[in-house]
Formats: sequence, C-alpha cells, structure tokens
Amino acid sequence: MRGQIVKIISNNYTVSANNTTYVCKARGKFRKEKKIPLVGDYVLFDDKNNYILEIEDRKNFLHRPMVANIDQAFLITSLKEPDLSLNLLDKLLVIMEINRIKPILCLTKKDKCSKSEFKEIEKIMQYYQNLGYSVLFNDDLETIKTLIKNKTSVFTGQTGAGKSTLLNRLDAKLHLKTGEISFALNRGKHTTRHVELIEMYGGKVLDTPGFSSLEFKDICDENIKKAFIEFSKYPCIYKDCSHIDEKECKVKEAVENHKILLSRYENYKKIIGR
Ligand SMILES: Nc1nc2c(ncn2[C@@H]2O[C@H](COP(=O)(O)OP(=O)(O)O)[C@@H](O)[C@H]2O)c(=O)[nH]1
Ligand SMILES: [Mg+2]
Ligand SMILES: [Zn+2]
Repeated sequence: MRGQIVKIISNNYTVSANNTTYVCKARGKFRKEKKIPLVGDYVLFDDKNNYILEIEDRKNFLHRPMVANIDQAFLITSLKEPDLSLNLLDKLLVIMEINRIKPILCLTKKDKCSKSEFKEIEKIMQYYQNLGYSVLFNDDLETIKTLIKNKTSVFTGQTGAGKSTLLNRLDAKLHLKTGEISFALNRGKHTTRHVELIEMYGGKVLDTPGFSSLEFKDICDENIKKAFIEFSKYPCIYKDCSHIDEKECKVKEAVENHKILLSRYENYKKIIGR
C-alpha cells in the first residue's frame, strides 16, 4: 500500500493511507543505504506486517524541521506585534522558491493596524500580488480550507504571528497552545520539537516556528538571484550580473525607478551577503 509518513517517534513511523494510520517499522536496508525516512515521505508499505518497504524520491525537503514533500507554505505574516518584517517574508519566499514550494501569504492582526498603516501595507502587498503570490488574511478561513485539500502544507512564520490561533480556528479540536512566550535563546531547552503532519480538510498541515538560516547554507548566489522572481524581467548586460557592484545594471535601475520594491532589493543584498 502507498501512504505518507505523518509522525515519527523513535523507530515507529506512523503512515497515513486511505484515512487510516498504520504504525510501521522501517526495514534495516534503509539504514545500510543511509536512507532515513522523514515525515512527509511517500512510502510503499506492507499493511499486514506494518513494514515500510520503499521510500519514494522526494520532491523537496527542509532541514529544520526535517520534513519532505511540501507542496505549499502559508507564510503567516503578522502586521503588528510582531511588526511586519519584509526581511523575514523575503527570506521565506526565497526558501520556498528554491524548494519549489508554493508560498501563500497569510496576513494576521490587521485589526491592530491604524487605517494609515494599513494603507501602506496594502501598497506593499499589491506588489507581492503583482509578482503572482496569493495574499490572504487569517479570517479567509473558507479559502484556506479549500487550498489545504489534497496538499501537504506548512504554516510558518514568526513566534506570535498567529499560526496556532489560525490552526485552532480551522479545527477547534486541535487545542494548540497560543500566546506562548518563547525564549529564543533557550529554544532547544524549552520545546522538544515534535514534527507531525495534522490531517484536515482532505490535506495535511504542519505547524512550525520557521526555518533556520540552515536552509541558505547550500544555496548558490545564482539560485538566490532566481528566487527574486521579478529580477529576470530586467535583463542586465552581463548574464552573471550580481546586481550589486556593476556600474550598469538593469535591476538597480529598476529599483531607482521604483519598479522593484527597494526592500526587496535590500533583502536580496542581505541574503547574498549571508
Ligand atoms: N489582535 C489579534 N491577535 C491575534 C490575531 N491572531 C493571533 N492573535 C494573538 O496573537 C498571539 C500569538 O498567537 P499564536 O497563535 O500563539 O502565534 P504563533 O506563535 O504563531 O503560534 C495570541 O495571543 C493570539 O491570540 C489576530 O488576527 N488579531
Ligand atoms: Mg504556535
Ligand atoms: Zn544587474
């Protein structure tokens, strides 16, 4: 039978298939082949003896949390408390672009913005929408439910952005803790990270505090450049133009002419200088 691993606790792999879960063991051959089954892996398994037989090739995988085959990511982006961080947003967009994960911007705490603050934010979000990214609010529950169907999704974003609140609103049975104070420096101590895909609305979702800079470790500058998807609309004289030190650069020109959002360009330079 074919299924997807939704939870791993020591060497017990919970595989979901046909609305049922099976707690399986992995075969010894995986260890020899240095294949480690991950949450999100699609597997073939023996549903009589509860053994994983094969791990299918991955579409993608992320390091922290370790999870495979993510289709889309809801980037839970708080407008206030914590304040909107375009730097974090652009970083997350780069990670998603590089891993071929469809990003969906989901804005929270609109109610905490003044009218004028919100006007500013709307302008910025219009820019992201023009790039082709979907922009939603955390009260668009019906749209979110539809998007979740038949997909594996991650909900990611800063602590306090409202991920758990949103997931609880989608499924009241979850009872995820909200408003928890996080001690960033002691993170490892406070929370034993437990990765689990939760099934809802015909799809699977993962609640995660975010992805570390680890994701950028193996990415070359060329791919970061590509992940800023609007840059290619302004072809430079040099194909390998870094858009930083070159005197004549169409991307820099587009930034000066307000065609490219200044914050996007600055975040690009920050990520390149990692
Ligand atoms: N005003 C307001 N507060 C929100 C909203 N979404 C979440 N919160 C609050 O923000 C705090 C952090 O939310 P939580 O879901 O724990 O964030 P997480 O760390 O991303 O899981 C909680 O006190 C929530 O009640 C929102 O849209 N508006
Ligand atoms: Mg939370
Ligand atoms: Zn250039």
